[in-house]
Amino acid sequence: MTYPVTAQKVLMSDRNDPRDGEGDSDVVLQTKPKTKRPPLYKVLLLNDDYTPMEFVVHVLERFFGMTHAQAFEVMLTVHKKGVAVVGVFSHEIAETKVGQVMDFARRHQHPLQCTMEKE
Ligand code: TYC
Repeated sequence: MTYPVTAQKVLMSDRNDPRDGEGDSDVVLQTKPKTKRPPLYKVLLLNDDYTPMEFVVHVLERFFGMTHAQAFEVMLTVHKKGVAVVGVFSHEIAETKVGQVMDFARRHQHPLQCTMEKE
């Protein structure tokens, strides 16, 4: 399936027409389907002073498919820098990931924050 289709204007004068230049100079617009890529969204994990490091590692393994080593590295990046991109997804998938992380953190009574922003 192709994502949103927008119209692209095509001047009839752009065509190859052997009759061109014979005086019929009407400009006619034609539309041509143009495929566009879906917008992408970064999912960000934010640092805080209370969420245990092992909990964050578990979140990254569970919801972002990271290995333990990858998850530990990304967790340390967030811990040191304050924020990191943990994945890039379509709007719907990004929203689902943010919801899953926020819900999981809330259920475990940790203040971990996860947000998304357009790339
Ligand atoms: N700063 C937390 C601690 O020292 C660990 C942590 C890392 C919290 C990443 C949130 O997104 C986070 N326990």
